[in-house]
Parts: sequence; structure tokens; C-alpha cells
Amino acid sequence: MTTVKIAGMSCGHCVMGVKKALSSIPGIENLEVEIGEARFEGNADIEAVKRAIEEEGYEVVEVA
Ligand SMILES: [Cu+2]
Repeated sequence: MTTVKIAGMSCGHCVMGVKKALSSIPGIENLEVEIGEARFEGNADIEAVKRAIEEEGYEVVEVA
């Protein structure tokens, strides 16, 4: 399980945007997104994950 803390998300629209951005990345499984956080399993390239979130307009604060 990878947990990504995200700054700048504030509503359901943000959740949808992050969900959409991440669901297109290969290797992401069991994706769950809530305000301020995304969690997923699988072997996705974490740099691609960060890039997708930042391109969506949010900031990656922490990856654990
Ligand atoms: Cu929002």
C-alpha cells in the first residue's frame, strides 16, 4: 500500500480530478482517493504518480 499526502485538495471535484489522473497510470490497483490523500496498491512508478498529481494542480507533500 502506498499513501500519498496531497496539498491543495478541497472538495469532491478535487477528489474526482486526482482519481481520474491516477487511474490512467499503469500499475495502480485498488485506488482510493479522499481529500488530502490517495492510497493505492500495485507497482506504479511513483514519479509518474507525483507528476500526474502536480499536473492536475495539486502538491505532493509526502509519500509513504
Ligand atoms: Cu476541489
